[in-house]
Amino acid sequence: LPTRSQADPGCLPAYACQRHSPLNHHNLCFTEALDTLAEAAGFEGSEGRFLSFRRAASVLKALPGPITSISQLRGLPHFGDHSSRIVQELLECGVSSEVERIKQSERYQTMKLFTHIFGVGVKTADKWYRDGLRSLADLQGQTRKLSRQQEAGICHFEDLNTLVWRHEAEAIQRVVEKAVRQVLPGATVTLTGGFRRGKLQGHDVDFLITHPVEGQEEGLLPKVMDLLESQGFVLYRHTQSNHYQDLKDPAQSTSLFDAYERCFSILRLPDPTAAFRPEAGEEPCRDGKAVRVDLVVAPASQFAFALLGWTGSQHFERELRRFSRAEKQLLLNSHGLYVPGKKESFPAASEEDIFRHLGLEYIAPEYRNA
Ligand code: DGT
Ligand code: MG
Repeated sequence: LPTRSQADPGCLPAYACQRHSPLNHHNLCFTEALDTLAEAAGFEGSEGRFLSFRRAASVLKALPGPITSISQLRGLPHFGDHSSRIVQELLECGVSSEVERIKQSERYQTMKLFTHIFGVGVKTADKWYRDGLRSLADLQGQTRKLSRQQEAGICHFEDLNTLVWRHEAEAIQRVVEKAVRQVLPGATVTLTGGFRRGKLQGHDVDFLITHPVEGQEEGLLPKVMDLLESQGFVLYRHTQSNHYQDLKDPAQSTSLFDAYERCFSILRLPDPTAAFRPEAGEEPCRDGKAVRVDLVVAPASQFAFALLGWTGSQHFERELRRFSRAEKQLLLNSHGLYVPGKKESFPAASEEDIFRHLGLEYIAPEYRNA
């Protein structure tokens, strides 16, 4: 339910982690335009512009109704001249010439294509663009060495750029759960990411695994992936072991990256008929759709922080960390909440505990679509 602050847009709080951002909001045409500008700024490495547009878009996602007049922007946090101008243009003409120009540009289209390849970030995409490459065929037709991850990304490009439905994510969850329990009885598998926020479709499937007895979870993933591989589900895997103990200062890692044991994978979706009849799903289909799956393993004592960190949205996470640092002088990441310079995290048994430590009203996952 909307909080009191949201009934009056004039006093919308400045941080996304202080607002309710439902999945379906009232200002899609504006947020799509602003998110496109943010994405394009990101492609050019303009972090400041990226954040300005991203924050402005996020504010509109929390409004209780549609923007129908430019005067409604007055007093909203993070609305600078540029974002306001875009909204005004959309209100007056239905389209923004700047956004349309960007969307039509070869640069934007190519960067979008390349960054949609698994294993390709902005830096690599930009390098390829500057080298004159423009298409997947260009990439395949050249001699440069691609990473194993990029090879897999190109090989499964079409499937990986088809959205994953919730029932498909759930079918994969059943397969993963079965393997995890076989390797480590008592371990649990939680669906995180966009699906936990109520999304019906996503670009990948994110799972968080833990075991009630601390330490039991160590080294779980290689065994689980071996088992899934023997069952024919694995198209690509890259496993990293937990390196939390190696971090000099665990609190300093406030980027989205964490040190958990994890596996970036591409799994083959089980037979669609099996997806609706789990008890009949013993034999996997050999030509199921390829799906990006991230598996993360957290020890029980850090589970609440991992769950909060992996539920997203990415912007909600960024804002939580910014709020912690700027307003509470605390450092938050997916492992814990720290006083600067201290190695020990505040203990937390649940996400609610973490919000409470930060003096924030608890925001349920379905309102974290910032
Ligand atoms: P999607 O998959 O496009 O439907 O949307 P999301 O929200 O599931 O996005 P995704 O899968 O990229 O990431 C899920 C959340 O997990 C996201 O809010 C940020 C977080 N996340 C992503 N990558 C990392 C990482 O390497 N480390 C940590 N700690 N968090 C990450
Ligand atoms: Mg996801």
